[in-house]
Amino acid sequence: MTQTLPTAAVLGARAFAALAGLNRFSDEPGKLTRLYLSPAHRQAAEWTRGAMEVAGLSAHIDAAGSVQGRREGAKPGAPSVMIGSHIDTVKDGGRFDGNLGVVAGILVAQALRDAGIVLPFPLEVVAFGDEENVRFPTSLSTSRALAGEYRQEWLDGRDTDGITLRDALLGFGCDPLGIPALARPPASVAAYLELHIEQGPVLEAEDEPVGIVTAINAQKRARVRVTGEAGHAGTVPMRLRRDALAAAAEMALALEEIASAHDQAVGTVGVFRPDPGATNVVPGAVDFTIDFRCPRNDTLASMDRAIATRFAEIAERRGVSLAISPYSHDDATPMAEPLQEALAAGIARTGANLKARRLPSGAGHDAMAMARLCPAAMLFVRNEKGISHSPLEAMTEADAGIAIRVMLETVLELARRAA
Ligand code: HGY
Ligand code: MN
Ligand code: MN
Repeated sequence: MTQTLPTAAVLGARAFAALAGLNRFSDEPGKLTRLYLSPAHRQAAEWTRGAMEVAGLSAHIDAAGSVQGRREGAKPGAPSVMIGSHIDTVKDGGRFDGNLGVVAGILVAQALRDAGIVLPFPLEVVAFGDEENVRFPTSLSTSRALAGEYRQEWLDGRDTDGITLRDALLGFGCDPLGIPALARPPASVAAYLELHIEQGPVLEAEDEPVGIVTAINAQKRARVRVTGEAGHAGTVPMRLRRDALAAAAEMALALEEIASAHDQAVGTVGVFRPDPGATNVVPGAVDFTIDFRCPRNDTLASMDRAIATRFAEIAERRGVSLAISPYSHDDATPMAEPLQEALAAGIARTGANLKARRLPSGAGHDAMAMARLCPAAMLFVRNEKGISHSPLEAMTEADAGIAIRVMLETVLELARRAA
């Protein structure tokens, strides 16, 4: 007996209940910090696997630590439709970034199973584990594993405790040797869809609950080490200093100036660690990170050149040495037009009053990696003031329900097209 599909209100309530369950798992009490392959990530992965099974998906934790769920369709061997996002978070992060998209996939699968609907293709739901790349110098490593672009050198990267990614995977119960086999054959996935909070102000400013992502900005990240000379804060005259922190601080301001001078660009120094970090010691070294982004690849290249030139000039003038180690670089990633149209159809079926607002993504997402494997598209949902990567991240249950209903209608639209 085919029941009706759950309303947006029901889906919103289910989503918030599920997120309350998932977000119990954190590595820091009182905050939401769930770094890749941490104990909290393990608990969250187990919870996610259980939730997928309850929703009618056969689920497992793969060799890279992602949770993969799958329900076969009417046509054996047909390319699948995959709904994904991530369950790792930044430090002291928000409850919805990534987590909402995974819960949405599970609820879409559950709604279709409960309604007795068998799609013409397999439906997959994936909870990636390394989208934030906070712990290791990687770049979307778990989604790139499925896209066949995993880099073996990542396994030797270390976290701030000196633990290699390889050892962290083994400790998590994963086998790094099994990662290459995760690569999906081309054409085995027909479409990748991701629901994500906007993490920006546009939808809220236009009073639109959802929007369709046109493209994801180009981005580059690097670790930078500046080495000067440690000394006594009380005795080394200013003219004789080779102060690594003062040099690094000038570089941080140079990045800010360069980003401000390039079209729709952003630049951020998020990590800044002086060594030895004592009040009465002139810092001998500083390790910091740079993250810069913009909509166009040529603009990113221009920023890259300007950063290298300015940092080298500052190092030369201050008598410090400089090492810039890039570890992540993604070109601007357009989202597949046919899938954008399918999302627009899903929006139209969800509410006549809803607009199919198109907008770019300044934030990176697993969809950048998956777009290298198959057509990919993203649905944004409004979140309060666009605040994200913060415990103040918030959204309404009603908007969550609308967005998940759009995802459900979009999957049904793809089923109609595949029939
Ligand atoms: O940094 C980003 O854009 C994403 O949230 N990882
Ligand atoms: Mn995210
Ligand atoms: Mn994020």
